[in-house]
Amino acid sequence: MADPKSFDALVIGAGFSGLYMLIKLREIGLSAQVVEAGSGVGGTWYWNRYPGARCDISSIEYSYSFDPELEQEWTWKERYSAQPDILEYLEHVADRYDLIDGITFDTRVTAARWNEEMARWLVETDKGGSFDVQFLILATGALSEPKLPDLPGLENFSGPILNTARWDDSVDLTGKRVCHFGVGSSGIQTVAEIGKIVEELTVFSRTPSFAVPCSNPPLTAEQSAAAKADYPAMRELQRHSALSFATLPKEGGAKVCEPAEREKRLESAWTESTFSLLLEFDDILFDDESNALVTEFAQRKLTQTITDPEKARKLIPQDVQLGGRRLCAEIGFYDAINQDNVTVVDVREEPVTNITTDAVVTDKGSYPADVIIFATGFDACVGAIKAIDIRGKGGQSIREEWANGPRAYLGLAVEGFPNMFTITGPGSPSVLSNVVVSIEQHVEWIARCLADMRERGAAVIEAEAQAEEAWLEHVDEVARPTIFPKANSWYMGHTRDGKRVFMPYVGGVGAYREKCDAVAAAGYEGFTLGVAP
Ligand code: FAD
Ligand code: N01
Repeated sequence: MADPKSFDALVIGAGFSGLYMLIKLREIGLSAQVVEAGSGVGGTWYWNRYPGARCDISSIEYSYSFDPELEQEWTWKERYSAQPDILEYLEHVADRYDLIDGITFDTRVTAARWNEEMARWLVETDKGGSFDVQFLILATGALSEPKLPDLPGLENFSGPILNTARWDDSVDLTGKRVCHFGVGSSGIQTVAEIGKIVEELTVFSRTPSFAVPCSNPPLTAEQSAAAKADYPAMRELQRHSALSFATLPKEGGAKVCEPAEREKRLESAWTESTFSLLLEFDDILFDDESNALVTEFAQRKLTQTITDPEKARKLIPQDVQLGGRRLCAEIGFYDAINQDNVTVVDVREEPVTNITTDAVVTDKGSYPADVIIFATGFDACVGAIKAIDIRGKGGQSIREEWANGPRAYLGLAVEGFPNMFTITGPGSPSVLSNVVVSIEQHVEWIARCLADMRERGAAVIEAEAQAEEAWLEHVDEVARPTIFPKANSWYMGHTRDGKRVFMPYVGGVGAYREKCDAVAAAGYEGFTLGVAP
C-alpha cells in the first residue's frame, strides 16, 4: 500500500454537506480532501436519477444560503426542481468554488482507525489508497445507503432489477411489464412517471404514506426576482423556525377551530405546498385529537382521488397519523394508480412467495414482470456510517457501539471517537428539517469548532459520555409528546436498551441552533479538548 496522504481533514461524501464543508475548511486555512464513491458531485442528486425525482421543499428554500452572490446568480426554473436541475446547481457550486481538485471520485472509504498515540485517523479506501488526517468528517448522508428487500427467488429473475437510489437509465421501460416495490416519496414519484410509458404496472405496497397534490408551475421572472430580493429575510426565518421552513405554523389548534372554518382552511392547504397541511394549525404534530381531524380530512380527499375502492383501500393509510411518516408530494401518482393497466398489491395481505424468471408470485397470484423496480428506502441516518469499519479509542467499533441504536452528542460527535464529526447525524434535526438548512448549520459549527481549537492550541476534541447521554435523553424527551414515535416509520428504525429510538431531534431547528451555539460559546461544553500527544 502506498504511503498515506496527509491532510488536516478528510471529508467523506460530496453532496450538499461535503461540498460546503470543503469550502469552509479551506476558508479557515486547513488542508482537506473529500472522498466520494460516485463519479461526480451531488450526493443524493447524483444517485437518485429515477424518473420524476425532484425535491418537495421549494428550491428557493432548498438551496445554499452561505453566499448571497450565489443566490443572486442562480435562477431556479421550477418551484420544486427536478433532479437534473439540482445536480446542475451542485455541479455549478463545485466549479464556482474550485472544489473538484479537492475531491477523489470513484472511491469508497472502507475503514477508519483512530491512532491514539498520533491523535490522527488512518483512513482506508476500496482503491487501496489511504489517508492520514487529524479530523474525520462524515458527510455521508442520512439517506444514502439503500435498503433492498430480500425476496425469495430474486436471483432467478431474468430481467433488469432497478433501484431508485442507483438508477440505471439505460433500461428503457417503454412498453414493458413492470413490478414496482415501495410507495414512499421515491416510489410515488417513480410510479407517476413510468405509469405513462409502461404496458403493465404492478405496484407492491407495504406501508403506504400520505401524499398530497403538488402543484409545480415554472417560476416566472417576477417570482424569481421577488424571491431573490427576499432571500436575507427568508433565510433568517428558516434558520430560526422549528422545521426550518420560511412558512411558520399558523397559531391556533385544529380541534378548537369551528368545523366549517377548519374544513375550508384544510381544503385550501391541501393543494398549497407539500407541508401546508401540517402548518395549517399549530398542534397537529402534538395533539392526537387535532391530528385525527386532519388525518381524516386527508383520508377523505384520497378516497375522492383514487377511483377504484380496492386500490384506495390498499393505498390510503389507515393506521398512521398524518405527519408521523414523512409526507409525500405527488404529481400524477394517483392518476397513474387510476389507470386500468396498474394493479396494486398490498404485501401485508398478499405476501411475495417467489420470484421466477419473469414474474413476481404471491400467495394469491402471479404478476408478469420484464423489469423489477425497488423504491424500498434507506438504512436511514446510520446506514452509510455503519457501512464503514470505523474504530475509535481502544479499537471500539461504531457498528458495535450503534448496534442497539445510534448515540451521538448533538448529532455531531460520538464519545470514544475523537476528532470525528457527523453532518446531520442522528440526534440532530437533519431529516426532520429542510436538510440544507441543517447541513449549513452543522458545517458552520464544525468549522468554527476547528478554528477555535487551533486558536486555543487544542488538537483533540471528544464528546463526553455524560453530555452524550443527557442529549439522548433530551432527544427522547422532546419526541415523546409528539406524534412521531407512534408511527411505524424509518425515523424510528432502531432499538436502544430494548426501546425503539426516534433518531432525529424534533425540538426545533432554531432551538437546536441556539443550543449548539451556546455549547461553543461555553468553551465546547460537553466536549473534552486536549493537546497533541
Ligand atoms: P448525500 O447527498 O446523501 O451525500 C452523501 C455522499 O456520501 C454520497 O454521494 C455518497 O456516495 C457518499 N458516501 C457515503 N458513504 C461513502 C463512503 N464510505 N465512501 C465514499 N463516499 C461515501 N431533503 C430535503 O430537505 N428536501 C427535499 O426535498 C429532499 N428531497 C430528497 C429527495 C430524494 C430522492 C432523497 C433520497 C432525499 C431527499 N432529501 C431531501 C434528503 C437529502 O438526502 C438531503 O437534502 C441532502 O441532499 C443530503 O446531502 P448530504 O450531502 O448530507 O448527503
Ligand atoms: O423510502 P421510504 P423513499 N415490499 O422508506 C416499502 C426522502 N425523499 O426512498 O415502511 C413492499 O419512505 C416501505 O414499507 P415499510 C424523504 O425524506 C424525498 O421513498 O418498510 N414494500 C416503504 O413504504 C423520504 O421520506 C423525496 O413497511 C416495501 C417504502 O418501501 C426518504 O427520502 C423523494 C418492501 C420505502 O419508502 C425515503 O423515501 C424521495 C417490500 N418488500 C425521497 N420493503 C422528495 O420528494 C420496503 N417497502 C423530496
